[in-house]
Amino acid sequence: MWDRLLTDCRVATMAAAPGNPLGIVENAAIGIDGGRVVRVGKRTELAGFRAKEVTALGGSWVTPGLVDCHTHLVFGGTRSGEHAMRRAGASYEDIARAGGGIASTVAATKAASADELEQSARCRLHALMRGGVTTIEIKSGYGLDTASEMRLLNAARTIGRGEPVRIVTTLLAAHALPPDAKEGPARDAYVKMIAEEMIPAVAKAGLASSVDAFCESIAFTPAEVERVFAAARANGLPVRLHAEQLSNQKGAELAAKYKALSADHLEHLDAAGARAMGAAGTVAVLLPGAFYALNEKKKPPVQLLRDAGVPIAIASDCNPGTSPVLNPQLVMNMACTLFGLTPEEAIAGMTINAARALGLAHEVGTIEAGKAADLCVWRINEPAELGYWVGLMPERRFFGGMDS
Ligand code: DI6
Ligand code: FE
Repeated sequence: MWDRLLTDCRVATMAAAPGNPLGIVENAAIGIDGGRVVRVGKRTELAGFRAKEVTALGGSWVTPGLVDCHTHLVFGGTRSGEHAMRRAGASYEDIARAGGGIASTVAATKAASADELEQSARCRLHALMRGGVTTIEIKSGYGLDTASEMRLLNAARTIGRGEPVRIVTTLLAAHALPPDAKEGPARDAYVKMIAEEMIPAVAKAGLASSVDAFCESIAFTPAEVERVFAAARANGLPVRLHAEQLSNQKGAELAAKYKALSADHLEHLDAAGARAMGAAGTVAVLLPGAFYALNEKKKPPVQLLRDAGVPIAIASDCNPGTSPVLNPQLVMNMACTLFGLTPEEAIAGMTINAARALGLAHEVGTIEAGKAADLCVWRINEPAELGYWVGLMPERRFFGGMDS
């Protein structure tokens, strides 16, 4: 006898089949046991099975729980002032060079108590969860020294405790250079500290599932990123990269060389970068919230990614500077409206392909036997509505098969 049987529903399993990219099953039922999906199929196929609890869903659509695979959720303060500066014409680089940007959040984060950090992050987490997020990645990157980065990773883990959400943490010590280490030997020493101190310490403590870096003219050079990646590899951690966001640094090719789980942003990606990602199996994570908030004009080359067979994920990039976005539906809508993804691509972008970007495709991202029973139930007429409404919330969520 199973724990639960969901009936009277239509399911977008997101397990693509020929001619059925969303893996749709009409007149469906889903069997759940021990927190996992044990069977999904036509109601008639599951008719012989019994469950302790049978839940009829009134004809609603069921999708996998949403996966937000790129966020910077834990930080102190806000940067609402920069929003105004930007409207007055300041660029990302102008703000960063004037001591605003990431550096100001690093200072506000250091000043925040553990309680303040956790409370504010929990509030943002809850907003994303209300929109259907059941798995979320959270990066460090506002600490920039070993103890502070580990404090952020710990806070990210802490806010998930007892909550119906799965949290995946990423070390992003190579997010910005500390103010006193912008050049020369101090700069070199910071990169060395990431490679020789932070990554081994975080790996040993089991505090992160991957290592990320920001490869950009205002952040780390490809050569510096490579030192970080080599250390990650030596410590058994997969890598990801903020690549080609503001300029083309050939970051995507570097990410591919290290078989990165993902390369993220990619507005300035070229064909060679897309091909390298395709060959390496590196997922493209597009972040329309940052494109929108920065009022960027150059869009990521979606067609190049499609042509190169690169799986496309999308994410909120929730952060105080460039993407103050707390709504997964807005992300899916913007991915369609601003970047030209189809609604089907947008849904795959926040489910299966986001799971791939986290190395979690065996666990979440589709509704299939053996995977976690993390599900969203939507009162819609067709799945494409998920890329259409802005701010629609699921009528019901299941996490590990439990109502949440
Ligand atoms: N690119 C981004 O969009 C975020 N980090 C990054 O490397 C911005 C983070 C911030 O501005 O605080
Ligand atoms: Fe980011």
